[in-house]
Amino acid sequence: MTTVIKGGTIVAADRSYEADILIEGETIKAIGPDLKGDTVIDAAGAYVMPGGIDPHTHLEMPFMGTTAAETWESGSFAALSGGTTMVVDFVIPGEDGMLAAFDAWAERSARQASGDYSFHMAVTGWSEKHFDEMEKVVARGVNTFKHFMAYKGALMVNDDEMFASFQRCAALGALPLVHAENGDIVAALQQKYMAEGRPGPESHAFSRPPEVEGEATNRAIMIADAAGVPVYIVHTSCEQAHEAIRRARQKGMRVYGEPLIQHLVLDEGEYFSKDWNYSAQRVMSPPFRNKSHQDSLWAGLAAGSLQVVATDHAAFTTAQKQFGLTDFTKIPNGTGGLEDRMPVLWTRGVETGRLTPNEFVAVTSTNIAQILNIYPQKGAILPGSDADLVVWDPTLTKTITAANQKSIIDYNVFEGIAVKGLPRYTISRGEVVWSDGQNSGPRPGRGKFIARKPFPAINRALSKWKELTAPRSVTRSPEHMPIGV
Ligand code: DUC
Ligand code: ZN
Ligand code: ZN
Ligand code: ZN
Repeated sequence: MTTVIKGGTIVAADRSYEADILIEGETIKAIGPDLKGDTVIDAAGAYVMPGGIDPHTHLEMPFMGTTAAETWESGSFAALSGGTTMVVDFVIPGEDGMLAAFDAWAERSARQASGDYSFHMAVTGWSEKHFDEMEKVVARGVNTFKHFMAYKGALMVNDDEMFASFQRCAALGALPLVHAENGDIVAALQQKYMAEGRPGPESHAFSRPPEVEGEATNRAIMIADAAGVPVYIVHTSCEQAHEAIRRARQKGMRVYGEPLIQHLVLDEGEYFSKDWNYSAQRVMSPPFRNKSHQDSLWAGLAAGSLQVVATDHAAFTTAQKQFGLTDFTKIPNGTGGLEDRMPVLWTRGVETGRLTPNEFVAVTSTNIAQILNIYPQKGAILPGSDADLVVWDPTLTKTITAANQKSIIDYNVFEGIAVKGLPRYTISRGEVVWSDGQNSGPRPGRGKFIARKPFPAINRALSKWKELTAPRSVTRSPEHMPIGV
């Protein structure tokens, strides 16, 4: 069974060109002019791009006393409808440890996902058990470990724990990821605003200023440098964090930064709505920033100092947000964006001239495929690659509204934003799983787990300073020792 995508312009991270794509089964067989197949997908007037990869989701995550409302079924279908063919979700271990949590995540996703997926594993403490389990997690196809520097008393790890885990990552050929906010300062500021009688959602933003993110980003980078491992900073939201990443990269360290589509487009004004629900729905960490930070993030994507646009999709209903009605620290943190990431980034990035179509492909798919070590199976249009493709129609328009979304929550943080540029077709491993204007639905169970191998040794080298300062021993003869020793 073969399919040909005909008449489109292929947009890859490195170039754009006109060609047809022949798909055989689940993979790309050939690329060239005038190809023939059993069925034809019309791409005239459209761009054909690698399917989007969202490397940062929290589907059905138990968190802050509740569970994220977005299911694997609704979330993975929402992703496909917006051109995203793969998500990477965070496994959060409970008391039973990493492997039990992995099993729970694997069971939920295998049963429900319509599109492909993979996992990151969170390291939320340190012990011999953590040390041992990390190797088993790598053997199961996970090469990334997440560290929370915030959420004190819950998920947060201290510097000694992070340093130990980073060294373990280096030994295993894994990449540490970091949620970089200074959890001690956040906790102190939360107490301060509650004590001052300011329990509203705007205090959420005041308790997590850019300084706490900048400090933690610098600290994570230096700890990674000391451990001899690259590091990936998730949801980079401000200039202070971006500056730390830029500086490290300029010194030759492998440090990656991941802005979210929410931070690129929405600002701190969202927390000052007269409507409590509206502001609480937009509570996430880090919080939305002011416009000058947005300019920094856009510049970083164009300059290459930031590499990936994600969503941190953690969708809670309004009723769940109301757990924090009298205390902003109890509002479940998280916003959605899985189905809107690609159209909003295209509209605000490519349509405005901030990003080229090739840069769009790089930051939505190719870069993260390379960072996660799944390129060119994913993130590429090459013979042999999985046929995960989006036929992107730059003339299609819609106004984003919760009333029409695939996400199962009751609002959308991008409500009212008009987008231009949407998938005409989304293709996952050779199958059309979304087509504009047709009433398709989720296909639970067709998504596949994508195992990711450890990184080759060369990817472990980081700092230039490390070798210069490596411990050396010195022999001292008795006459050079203090008397009596
Ligand atoms: N931030 C959020 O807003 N939600 C989930 C976890 C996180 O770090
Ligand atoms: Zn986070
Ligand atoms: Zn997250
Ligand atoms: Zn001597």
